[in-house]
Amino acid sequence: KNRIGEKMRLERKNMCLYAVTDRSWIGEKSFLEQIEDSLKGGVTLLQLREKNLSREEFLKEAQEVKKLTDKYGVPFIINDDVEIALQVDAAGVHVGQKDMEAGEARQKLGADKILGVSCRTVEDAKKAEQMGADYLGVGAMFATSTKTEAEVITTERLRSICQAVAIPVVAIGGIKEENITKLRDCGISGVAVISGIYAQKDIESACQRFLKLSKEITQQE
Ligand code: TZP
Ligand code: MG
Repeated sequence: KNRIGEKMRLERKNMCLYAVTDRSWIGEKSFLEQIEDSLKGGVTLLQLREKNLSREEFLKEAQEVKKLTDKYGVPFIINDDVEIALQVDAAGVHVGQKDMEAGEARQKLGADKILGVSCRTVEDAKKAEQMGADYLGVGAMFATSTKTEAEVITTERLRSICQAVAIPVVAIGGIKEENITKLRDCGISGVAVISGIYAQKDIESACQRFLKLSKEITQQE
């Protein structure tokens, strides 16, 4: 499983609870402690998302986080930066529509890594799939202070996107324990969550509850 030179396969169960990191919630616990708590709580996929670090700092941090995700056997995804993903031998990379073209990212990544792409329309979704995306992140489903400029899309739109592609889709944006059930029956394989996890006082138990809810609404296990 996940040997070098072998395609890292994402299974549907890996998409169930996708934690996306956010340094703005560092408090009593350090960034790495928060990440470890989320891994203990059962997150199934983890993305390191850094918007304000130098390349050197990002790389160093990615190396530290990779040790943790390896310890818990969770695939590790890097936001935006294909080079860093390759340098730390992450499972893959996630790019937005405004970042790198999915096709270019796939080319740089090679065939053996996971490529995730953010989409908000059926058209984007089909294109990303054609360009070699392994999964899609779709949203924002709810208004969120984490990314205030992210426009909210309807659950009907989410459902149409899930129907239009064969690859797994995770919903993102403002997803909380209180609203996740609104995403039932849309065809998603899981949820991607920042503040619903990292802004919580007890990250580990928040993840346990989230995982249970996500399994329920995606009808897994
Ligand atoms: N893309 C669309 S919404 C969003 C991103 C990165 C932020 C999600 O963060 P939160 O705290 O889970 O709403
Ligand atoms: Mg991006």
